[in-house]
Amino acid sequence: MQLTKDQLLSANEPGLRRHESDYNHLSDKLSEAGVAVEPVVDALSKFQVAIPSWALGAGGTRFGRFSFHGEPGTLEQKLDDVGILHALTQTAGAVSLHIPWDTPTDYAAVREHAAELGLAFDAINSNTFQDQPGAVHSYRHGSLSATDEGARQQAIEHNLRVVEIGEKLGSKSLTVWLADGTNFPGQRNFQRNLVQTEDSLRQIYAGLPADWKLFIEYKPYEPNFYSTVIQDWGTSFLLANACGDRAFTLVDLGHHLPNTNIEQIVSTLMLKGKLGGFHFNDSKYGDDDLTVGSVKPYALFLIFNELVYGMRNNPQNPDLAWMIDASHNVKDPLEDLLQSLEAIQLAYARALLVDQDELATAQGDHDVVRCQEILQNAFRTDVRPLVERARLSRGGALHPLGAYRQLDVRRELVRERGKHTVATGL
Ligand code: AOS
Ligand code: ZN
Ligand code: ZN
Ligand code: ZN
Repeated sequence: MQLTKDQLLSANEPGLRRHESDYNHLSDKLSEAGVAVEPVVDALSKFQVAIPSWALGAGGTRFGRFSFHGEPGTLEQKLDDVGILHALTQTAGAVSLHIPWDTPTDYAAVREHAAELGLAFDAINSNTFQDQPGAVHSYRHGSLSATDEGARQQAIEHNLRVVEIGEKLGSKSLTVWLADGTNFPGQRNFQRNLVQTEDSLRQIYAGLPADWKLFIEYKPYEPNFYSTVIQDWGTSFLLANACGDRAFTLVDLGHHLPNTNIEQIVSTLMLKGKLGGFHFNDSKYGDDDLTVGSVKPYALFLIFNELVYGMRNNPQNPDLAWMIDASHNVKDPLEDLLQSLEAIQLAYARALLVDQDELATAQGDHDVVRCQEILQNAFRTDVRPLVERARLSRGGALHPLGAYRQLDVRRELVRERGKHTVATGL
């Protein structure tokens, strides 16, 4: 199923007058306050976030999984779903594949289908956290960190194979998330595992094409509950440094212990030119993978404020690979992703409103109250008209979620794919 321009135009029609007056009102107000509105809208319209191929089916936990009607059963259908998100929001113009869950069979057809939907292939993800059918070695006791050479070599080779697959699709980066760790004190030797991991990552890095980047994710716990080999940004950073210039840390918002100052981590990494990728989600307790902005929207704004600062002031840091890494068990996955995309745009828009020069002045004057006011004024602005304008300028929906429901997209997907469907992958 694909949404047509006509469908979107007719869905937008009834709301356009309201939008026009909201936009003019906000734009007058911001202009009076010295904000150049057009560059903000322009930046918003260019911001593209990758959708992971594993987020399109209903999520689940180890206790069970409630499937959702009309889930995509093939890679082609997953691309169709991302195409729907992109048609509505104009901000989901990329897909992030997970291998082996979504290994293409006909590459030319997959490339063509993605191009038709206006989608690029962003970072590709390897998987050494599950044993695959027929695998010679098990990852039960580790993959890239394994002390069993057979398992470690198998994991290295898998990553290199993933790069080959990515090359055929036009990806330019590999994301490694390692589940390796231990469940009990004393189970393994920390130093030995780190040495093995560094060596494995360097071998993978050495096999990357010259224009590829390596992103190294970190996470404090889960699936192992005593220790994780790459537990924090510091470990990821030192491994990225050990690999070389094209290896970077990837920040996943859910991969921090409660109350960690993520905005400061982002800031440090960008200063050092080592922030490569970003996984958006929200969390209350741990790696909850909740809808972006559903629990801590102010924290998200503060993180975006550092990202915007870094994007303007840190040419040493590359353009970031943005991805949503959320899933929710009880929602329509596409509606959940629309909510996440909206939350990302809103946080970005607010961060773009922060007057960085004024903030620097207030900081210089040690006017702590003013500093806080500058941030909170931006956060408290209802920026929805700016986000709407950015979408409209690219032919998207005025209200993506509303249009999705009004156009009965899920019913159409169920009609095409059937009611009792199970997405491949997770
Ligand atoms: C796992 O916690 C990481 O967030 C990964 O980025 C990703 O969710 C995983 O590779 C998919 O299972
Ligand atoms: Zn992640
Ligand atoms: Zn995660
Ligand atoms: Zn997560």
